[in-house]
Formats: sequence, structure tokens, C-alpha cells
Amino acid sequence: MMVSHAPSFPRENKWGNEQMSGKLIVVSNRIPTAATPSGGLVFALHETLRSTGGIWIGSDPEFRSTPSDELKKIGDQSDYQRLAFEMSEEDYKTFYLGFANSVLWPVCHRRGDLVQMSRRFEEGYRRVNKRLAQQIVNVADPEDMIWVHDYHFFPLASDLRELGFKGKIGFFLHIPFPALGDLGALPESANLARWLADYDLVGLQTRSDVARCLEMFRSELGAELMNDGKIKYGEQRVSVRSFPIGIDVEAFVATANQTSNDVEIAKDLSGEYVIGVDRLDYSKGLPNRFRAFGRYLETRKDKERRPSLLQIAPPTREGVTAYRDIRFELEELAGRLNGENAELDWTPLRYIHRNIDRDVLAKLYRNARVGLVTPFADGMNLVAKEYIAAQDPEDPGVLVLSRMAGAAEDMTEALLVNPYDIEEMSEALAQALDMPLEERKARYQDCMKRVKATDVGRWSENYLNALKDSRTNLSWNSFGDDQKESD
Ligand code: ADQ
Repeated sequence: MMVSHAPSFPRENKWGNEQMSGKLIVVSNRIPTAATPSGGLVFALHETLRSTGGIWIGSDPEFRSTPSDELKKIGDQSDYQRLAFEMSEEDYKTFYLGFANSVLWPVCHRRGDLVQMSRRFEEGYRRVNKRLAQQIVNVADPEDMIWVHDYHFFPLASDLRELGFKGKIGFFLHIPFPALGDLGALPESANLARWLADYDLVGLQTRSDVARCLEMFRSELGAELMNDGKIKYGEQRVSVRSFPIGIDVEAFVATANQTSNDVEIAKDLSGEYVIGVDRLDYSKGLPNRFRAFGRYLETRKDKERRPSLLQIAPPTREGVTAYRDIRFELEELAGRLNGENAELDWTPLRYIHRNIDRDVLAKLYRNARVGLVTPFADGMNLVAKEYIAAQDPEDPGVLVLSRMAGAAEDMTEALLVNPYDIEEMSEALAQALDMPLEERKARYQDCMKRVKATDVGRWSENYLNALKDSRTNLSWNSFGDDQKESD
């Protein structure tokens, strides 16, 4: 009797047909609730769904003691459906804060030391994914195409396949793909290779991410790289490709060009300044950035020159200990930096903990002489692209960019730095502040070319075309044959 490697699922079900052109179903943890969403990624997916119709599924921000089995309509439903899956507080703590952000996030950002292991986290992650898969098959048709976003949902394709969904399923990972050595910090139940093999297309940010993903498959017994570039793993076939994400360039340039009174005031108050904009996350390298700025102030030749650092960093994931720790560390560093360097009429560091409207943000970027983007690890980093897009082409500022950000793979004309090297960063800051106009323009033009080439509209189009062209995972076609022989 032949043994099928395909997971068992009901043989008689509605997913039995070859792919037809169906609707698009996007799955992401967050779902836009405002009628007109802002922000590059959300906007691009919104535009895509507006033109194709379809469904966007994400988590309901409110907890339920007993989450419903049904997806719930939320927000505007006119162009496409927005459906939310409910979670209990336990789900949120174990799936979101727990497994997603205390296990997967640190592993993907090379911080295995911050991983918090808990069986509850593993169970919560599997429970939410399995429940969601069931909810999706309840609303999906056989010919639909499902596009899953990010590390919250690695196992979703496996769970959907188990329920019999044979259509195309794509995955896009927004954060770095983990190095082989770091995968050892995952619990055994988290088999990324198995989970990813159930997708038809795995999209990653950079070529380096693809190399790490292929290395993982190479290390798996039974996985092979095929001549057509796909990975064969057991009965599964999956393509792994890079799709560097970007911003809505035209909209951002237009926003930066607008005049806004708020920002004129901010400019008057700040004089010459350097900007950093990040979610308050340990992966973003903020303590070293503050140290490098302090070092620059100490070593600068012209003591009359008094640039300030404007750091905008809204706190996130405060239910996770590592995020509370980084917040305390930064507050202490900020206090010391200002205590040691401030003068009666000058505050060197302005550290702001809240979200800023995008039009104000765009103007703040434009007026900043330098953009400091210095993460230890980052899937892409859209702030780097926003900073460039916001510049005045006739008098652009300079981007200082960590080599560890995905954006550095293409934006090679930024001043690339090692985020662990405080001295190098402080020297780069000095070089950026002193850079002659011609060099600033040349570097800006080169970076801007890359920003345009990865516009987020093009990104989603490229990804969806690749997913459409990908062949449905072969095992789902061969399943029937195996079954006949084994009958
Ligand atoms: P993030 O880790 O959130 O995204 P990033 O790419 O920099 O990082 O995007 C942050 C976005 O939030 C930017 O658009 C920025 O303007 C905005 N933002 C940050 N602070 C803000 C503030 N105070 N007020 C208003 N807006 C603010 C994840 C991955 C990245 C990857 C993106 C997209 O970690 O590596 O680039 O997804 O795939």
C-alpha cells in the first residue's frame, strides 16, 4: 500500500477543482479600521483589494471571553469585506504577546537570548491559527487566492491544507528570515520548513533572507532544491523569492511638499537636527544610536555647532518584558545625554513617545539634515525610504543606514554603518552633517531611484502576479492518485 505524505483531509469537499480566477483574501494580524487607511503597506493592500474586491481578515481589537467561530464584519464594507477574528485575553497573551512576539520575533531578529518559552504560548499560537483556518474556509471559495502576512501565521497554510483547501496560498514575511543557528531556539513544535512548504509562494524582503531560507531547507532531511528553483519537501513544492517592500512614493513626496504650520513651528524650535523614527523596539538599535549621538557631541570639532537629535519612538508591545526594559534603558540614557550636554538654550535630545500624523512626519523628515536608521536587524525598514522620499531634491539631507536593515541591500549610496560600532556611527554622523551639496545630491538621487523601484503598489502587483503564476502545490493534485492506489 502506498503511503501518502499529504496530511489527511476530507476527500469529498468543495476544494476539489483546479484553480479558477477567484477572489483575493488577505490575512494580516492588523486590519485597517478607518474608512481610508493610511500607511504604505495598509494603503497598498487597501488599493489592491479595492480594485480586485475580496476580503481582508485581521484580528478584532476587542477581547471576547469566548471567541466566536464566525468572522465578524467590521468597518467599511463597500469596496471589499473587512472581517475580524475574535480572540480571548488568553489568546492575545499567548498567541500575540507570547509566541509571536516573545518567541518568533526575537528569533527572527537574532535575539535568542530574549526568547521566553512556554507551552501555553505554543498552544495559543496553534489554537488561534487553527481556529482562523476554519473561519477562512467557511468564507473562501475553491478558486480563491489567499495572501497571508507575517510571522503570526506561519502555520496557516498547513492548517488550511488540512481542512482541504487546495487553492493558492502565498506568504509574505515582513521581518528577517532567521539564521539557521537561531532556529534552534524555537520549540520543536515550530517546524518552519514544514509550515512554509505548504504555501505555494513564500515572499521574503531581501536576497539575504532568501539565502537563509534556502539554507534552512537544505539542512532538512528530505528537502531538495529543484531545477525550476522550487523547493521540494516531501510531497510539497514551494517557491521562495524576494520582493523588497517599499512605500507609496508619489503620496509621500506629495505630503512632504505640502506646507503645514505645525511643522514650520517645529522647525523654528529645533534649528539643525537629525531625526530617528522607530517603534520602540530592541531590534531598532536605539541605545547605540543615542550613544553614537553623544559621542558625536563630545568629539565634534566645531563646538558652536549644536545639532539636536529628534527621536520619535512610540512604545509598542508593552506587555512583553523586553519592551519595558528597553524603554527604561532609553529613558536613562536620554536623561544622561541631556544632563551632560544640554545648555540653557539647547536641548540636544528630544525624545517623543507618541504617534505623529503622517503629514507632520513627512515634514519633519524633510527638514532633518540627517536621517538615522540604525537597527540591529530589520526586515526592510520603511523609515529609510520615507526619509529619502521626503527630501528636497535641490538640498537633500543624508541617510545614515545600518547594514543590518533590509533596505541597505539596495540603498548602497546611503552612509552604511555597523550599528554595533558607536565610533563608526558617530563618524558617519559627522560626515553626513558636513557633506557638500553635490555629494548629498548624488547620494540622494541614487537612493531615490531605489525607493521608486520598490514602490509598494508595484510590490503588491509583483507578488500577486507571482502567486497567480505559481502552480498549486503538487501534492494536493497527487493526493487523489495516491489515494486511488492505496484504496
Ligand atoms: P516596522 O518594524 O514597524 O515594520 P518600519 O518598516 O520602519 O518598521 O515601518 C514603520 C512605519 O511606522 C513607518 O511607516 C513609519 O513612518 C511609521 N511610524 C513609526 N513611528 C511612528 C510614529 N511615531 N508616528 C507615526 N508613524 C510612525 C515591519 C518590519 C520592517 C518592514 C515593515 C514593512 O519590522 O522591517 O520594513 O514591517 O514590511
